[in-house]
Amino acid sequence: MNLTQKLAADKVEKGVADIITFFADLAPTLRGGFLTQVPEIAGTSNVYGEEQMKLDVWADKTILEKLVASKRVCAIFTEEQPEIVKVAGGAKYAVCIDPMDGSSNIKTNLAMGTIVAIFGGSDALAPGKEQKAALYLLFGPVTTMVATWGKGVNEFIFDGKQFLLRAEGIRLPEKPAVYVPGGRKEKWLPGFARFMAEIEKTDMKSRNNGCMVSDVNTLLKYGGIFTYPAQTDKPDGKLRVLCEANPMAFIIAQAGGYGSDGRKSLLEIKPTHSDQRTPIYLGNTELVKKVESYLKA
Ligand code: FDP
Repeated sequence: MNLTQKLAADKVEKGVADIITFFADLAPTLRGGFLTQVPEIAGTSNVYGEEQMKLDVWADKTILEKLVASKRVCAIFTEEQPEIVKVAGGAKYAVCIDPMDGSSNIKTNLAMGTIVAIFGGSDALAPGKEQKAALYLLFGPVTTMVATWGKGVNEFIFDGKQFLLRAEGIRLPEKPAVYVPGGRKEKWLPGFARFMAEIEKTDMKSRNNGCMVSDVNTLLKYGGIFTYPAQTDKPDGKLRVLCEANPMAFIIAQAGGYGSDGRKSLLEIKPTHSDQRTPIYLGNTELVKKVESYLKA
């Protein structure tokens, strides 16, 4: 079964299916960028003050131009743009996009991805629980798309022509095997440091792929917890609510897990501005609930 057939079988509303298909169709082009875009800094910064790589700037421009022309959405937030882009044409969907997640992996030729959250209406600042769908493209040794439209999590693999369904109803393995310790240890809050000390005593293994997409994909396969915590110097952590926390928390929730900002579900955050950041603790529910209790104590 291919992506189009799965979207039809699950009766996904046409506007949402069209946006998911747009990103599937664009995946080979985005993958092509790894060859055509030299692994150098672009000499510009994004709104977060982070240095942009040429690939980041190119992926952002490519997605924006084609998505605006497609008229499938009326509002677009991307990690690389200072403002939400409004699109005329009467479409009824807003999207939030991280065009190329894991930029530090450009130099090292390691996995990267594209993350997308899809909302009905024009409000890109809606809380994550209102998402209609979320997906990521993972550019690893093969290209995959992991997507949810609220009926579980599906994984598709690109065979050179189309995305074929590889797995459906994906659940986080019950026995967690990996943990991703984000940020800098000396800046961790005491509660989080205590939690990590406990985790290190278990038989779980530490993994950090330098790319949230591949880390979340690792969670879906092995179970565990991804963290980019609040730090003493960065109380809101590093990662973005709109294009990282929301879509990944939706996917993990649909796989039976939970995403928290340390106190409450990431999906309950009502963003007040498009570049809002949040601490992220994501994965098997019992582990994430445990971090919450350690942070409270
Ligand atoms: P990057 O800045 O390299 O694009 O989205 C941001 C992100 O990567 C995540 O993919 C990754 O998990 C995290 O930041 C890595 O941050 P650190 O370099 O601070 O570890």
